Amino acid sequence: MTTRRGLFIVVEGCDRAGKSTQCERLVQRMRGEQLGTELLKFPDRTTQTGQMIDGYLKQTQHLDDHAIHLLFSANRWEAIDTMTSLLNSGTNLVVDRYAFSGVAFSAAKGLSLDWCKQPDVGLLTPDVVLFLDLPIEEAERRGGFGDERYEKRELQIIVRQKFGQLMESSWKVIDASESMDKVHEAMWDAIQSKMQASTLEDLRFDLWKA
Ligand code: Z5A
Ligand code: MG
Repeated sequence: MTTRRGLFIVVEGCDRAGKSTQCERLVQRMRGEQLGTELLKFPDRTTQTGQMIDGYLKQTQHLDDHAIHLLFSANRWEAIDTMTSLLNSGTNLVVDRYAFSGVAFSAAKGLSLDWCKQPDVGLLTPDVVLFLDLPIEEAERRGGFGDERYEKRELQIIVRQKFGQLMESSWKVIDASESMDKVHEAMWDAIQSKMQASTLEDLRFDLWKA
């Protein structure tokens, strides 16, 4: 019997929308259903590029906007072999932020959307994108923004608009202002048809190639 490949699920969305909280929860539920699942997060701050990104976000290091954009992309390319082998061996992946965050944040700072997409062209395309949408006022009620570089109201408003420009009809938009339980259930429902599909097409390394 051949193993069905794993499902590649990306969770994107606005700041404070509950992405990390919900990714953990989704992984626990999938594991509880005996579905082998791993959680990945971008940026992965543990690698060499990740440490540079961490310094940039914590504002201990200055980098040109283009340079940091390329580092965020490199941080994803570094993971591609691991992701490919996990998925091909049947492990599902839940990924907390991906290339869509990369483009939305850099474009919000003024770089062209088209330029921003280029370094991630040919990256692995997700099977499902769950977009947790949250108005800025609600994000601020969740403890406000912290000290990291992008945690500023004005920028976050533009980031949300940029996500809107990137959004595709296949994305599942989830109202993240609901309770944690309701958000979880909405995400769970949104992945059911893919989870239950008896076959999945081969992995596609065609992000933004069209
Ligand atoms: N970035 C980039 O520029 N380029 C890239 O390529 C990538 C990222 C990949 C760091 O990311 C920064 O990197 C980020 C984008 C940029 N910049 N900003 N700003 P990060 O992923 O490390 O960011 P983070 O620190 O994890 O924050 P976050 O992702 O915005 O938060 P979240 O994961 O969406 O939310 P949370 O941590 O799960 O929850 C936030 C709080 O809300 C917490 O107190 C929860 O208990 C609460 N919460 C969660 N859900 C609810 C509900 N439903 N109701 C009430 N309260 C809730
Ligand atoms: Mg998070």
